[in-house]
Formats: sequence, structure tokens, C-alpha cells
Amino acid sequence: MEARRAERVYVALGSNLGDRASHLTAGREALGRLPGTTLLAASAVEETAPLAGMIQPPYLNQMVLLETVLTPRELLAACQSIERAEGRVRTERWGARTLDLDIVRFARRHVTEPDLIIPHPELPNRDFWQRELAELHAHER
Ligand code: A4P
Ligand code: MG
Repeated sequence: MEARRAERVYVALGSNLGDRASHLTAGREALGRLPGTTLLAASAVEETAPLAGMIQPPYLNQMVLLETVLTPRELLAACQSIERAEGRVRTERWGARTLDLDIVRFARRHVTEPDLIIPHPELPNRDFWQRELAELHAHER
């Protein structure tokens, strides 16, 4: 079998329910344990107000840089199973959540499928993601 080349991926973590810091820690550790995946760096954790003025608790947000041989679709499935393991229950879109994992960038790939869009379309609208990305870019070289 041809060896897959590892690619660098940015994954955003967000939590605004329960023990938010523990959910982020569990999320980071689970990402770092995925097959063929290494956790290279993590940004600072930042507390942010809910977007669009929604009435819900404040978030803790963080971003990690991974190196992985998983495909974008394999990583999406893995992120969703990590979310479930942290007790995420999907109610309405943008609802409060124990752990949300979003694939922000996947090397230089562009994916536009009904259930997977990369780069994440909200990237230009989230200043905390841009700050976290800038912090992690120090590890790009
Ligand atoms: N999906 C498509 N592209 C991607 C991608 N690049 N990464 C699909 C991850 N998922 C992607 O997500 C809905 C669907 O998006 C998934 O089934 C997947 O196939 P979801 O996690 O089930 O639902 P959601 O999170 O409620 O919706 P969405 O659109 O992902 O919202 P976001 O962007 O996650 O925003 N305020 C603050 N301060 N901080 C936050 O982190 N997050 C949200 C949720 C709202 N307000 C926030 C924050
Ligand atoms: Mg999401």
C-alpha cells in the first residue's frame, strides 16, 4: 500500500456547556490519539461571547495544529465521534454545546461538499479564529 503523506490541519475547539476547560482538554487529547495523527501545537484558550448576540453561555475557544495522514472526510468522522464521546447532543444549529470541533484549514485543500466545506466558511467572520491561526502560524515552517 502506498504510504499516505501527512498534512497539516487546523481544528477549532469550542465549548459553552459544563466543565468547558475539561471538554477542551479531552478534545485535544482525543485528536492527538487519532491514528496517523500528531498534535503539533495548541493556541491559548480564549473566552468569547456567543456569536450573533445569541442568548447562551460564553464559550471557551482554542485551536490546534495537527499533522495527520487521515483524509478530510476521515477527520470529520473522527471529530464527530469525539464530540459524541464528550456528551454533545445536537439540538438546533448553533445551539449550546459541550464540545464542537470544526476543521478550519486542511493543508491547501479546498473541499466543497454538502456536509464538508474547507476552508471553513466562517473563518473570515471569526476574529478569535484568526488570532488563534496567527498564533499557530509560528509552527508552520
Ligand atoms: N461541516 C461542514 N464543513 C465543516 C468543517 N469544515 N468542519 C458540517 C466541521 N464540520 C463541517 O455542524 C453542522 C455540520 O457542519 C456537520 O454535520 C458537518 O457535516 P455541527 O457541529 O453539527 O453544528 P453546529 O456546530 O451547530 O453548526 P456549525 O454550522 O458547525 O456552527 P459552528 O460554525 O460550529 O458555530 N460563539 C463563540 N463565541 N464561539 C464559538 O465557537 N460556535 C458556534 C457554532 C456558534 N457560536 C459561537 C461558537
Ligand atoms: Mg460545528
